[in-house]
Amino acid sequence: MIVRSYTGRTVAEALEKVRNDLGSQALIIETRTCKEPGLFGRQCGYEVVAAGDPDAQATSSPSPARTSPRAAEKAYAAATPTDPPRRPGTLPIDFGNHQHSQASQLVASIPEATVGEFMQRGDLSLEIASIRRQLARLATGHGVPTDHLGAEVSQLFEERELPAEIIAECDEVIAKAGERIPEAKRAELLARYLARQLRCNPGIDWNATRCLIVAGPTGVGKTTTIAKLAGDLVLRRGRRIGLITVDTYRVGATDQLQAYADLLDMPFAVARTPAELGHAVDSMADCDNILVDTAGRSPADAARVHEIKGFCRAVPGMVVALAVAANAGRAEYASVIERFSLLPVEHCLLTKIDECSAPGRLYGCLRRHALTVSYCTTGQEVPDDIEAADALTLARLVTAPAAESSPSVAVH
Ligand SMILES: Nc1nc2c(ncn2[C@@H]2O[C@H](COP(=O)(O)OP(=O)(O)O)[C@@H](O)[C@H]2O)c(=O)[nH]1
Ligand SMILES: [Mg+2]
Repeated sequence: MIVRSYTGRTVAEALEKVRNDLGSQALIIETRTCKEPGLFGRQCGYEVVAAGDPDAQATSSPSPARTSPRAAEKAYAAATPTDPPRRPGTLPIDFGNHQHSQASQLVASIPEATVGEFMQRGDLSLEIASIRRQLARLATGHGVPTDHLGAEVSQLFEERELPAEIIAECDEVIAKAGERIPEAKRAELLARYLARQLRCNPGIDWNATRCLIVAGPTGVGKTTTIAKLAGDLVLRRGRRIGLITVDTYRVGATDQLQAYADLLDMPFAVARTPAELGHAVDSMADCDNILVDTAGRSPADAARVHEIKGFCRAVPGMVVALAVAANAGRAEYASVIERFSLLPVEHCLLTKIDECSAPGRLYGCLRRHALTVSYCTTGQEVPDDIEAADALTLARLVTAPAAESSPSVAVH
């Protein structure tokens, strides 16, 4: 049993390498982003650290025994400096005795998550993610440097679940700014640094985007966000908007959008097939913009996502937006984005910012998956609770002192 690291342009690519080398029962210890060298180095891929047995893979039976936490502990114990030379890619683990016993305790507390399960699991608790981060730090001998940030700020960032590598970046920013920056201005300096790493559009260019289809998991707020966008476009910009739904799965789903269409006096259509969608768009030739609502799709339901792809293809120039809830768990973000990456997503509509209790986790997800956020929604009120995205506002959710940033913080 050994521990190795694998890199890839995407998490899926790195996982594929783990699967090929250690088999699908290998235990995932940690996933993290890889960056080009330097403080402002861009994200250039992902690293997955996994424990497994390459020999078992070579002689693998159809359903090999699952790797147990105890086996993973042994793997760490085995990877001491007295080991024979490691193959390229194997982690340079160098525990001192004290660190080793701490690491062993941590490993023993990690539940099993194999490569096969990893992308499907939406329920990995934050506590486990935090344990894994601590473990990786112990394993590599690098603690997250926070000397320049100070204990209070680094604790705040950890509470907000900002990934360890981004906390380390922040520490470096403060270290470089040094004495020149008064303490009171540090939060703003960090917000500006974090904002520069985010991709945001100040809304959507509605002159260049005639048809927009909104995809995303069930319950994230797709229909409500479409109603908010339509309200804004009709009431504030005087545009003529048409609404179409292809969500014919859920009872009442068409009624929900129709009610908004009636209220705002907009043309409305239901399309059951891509061909019907094409006809519905043609019938709205006098509309400046057309917004298309889809059924919520379980991120694990690839066939349904393919179906949405068929709808997208039916309308030339259709632009795809992915609705992502700001209150999702880390694994949930990963599985949603992985699954919906089958679609040519151009915009991310970030919903439920008002319910986001871990803005650092959200920030880490936006960076990790290089999402381009175009709108943020901040409550249930239609049409008011929607704003064009602003990177600095999102970054300030992470850096604002505790009293200023609560789950009810609004994006202005
Ligand atoms: N707190 C909050 N709730 C929202 C927001 N957007 C939508 N919702 C609520 O989320 C629930 C699901 O919304 P819906 O549009 O039906 O989701 P869909 O299944 O993705 O179409 C509803 O209760 C909405 O009022 C938001 O920005 N903040
Ligand atoms: Mg809906």
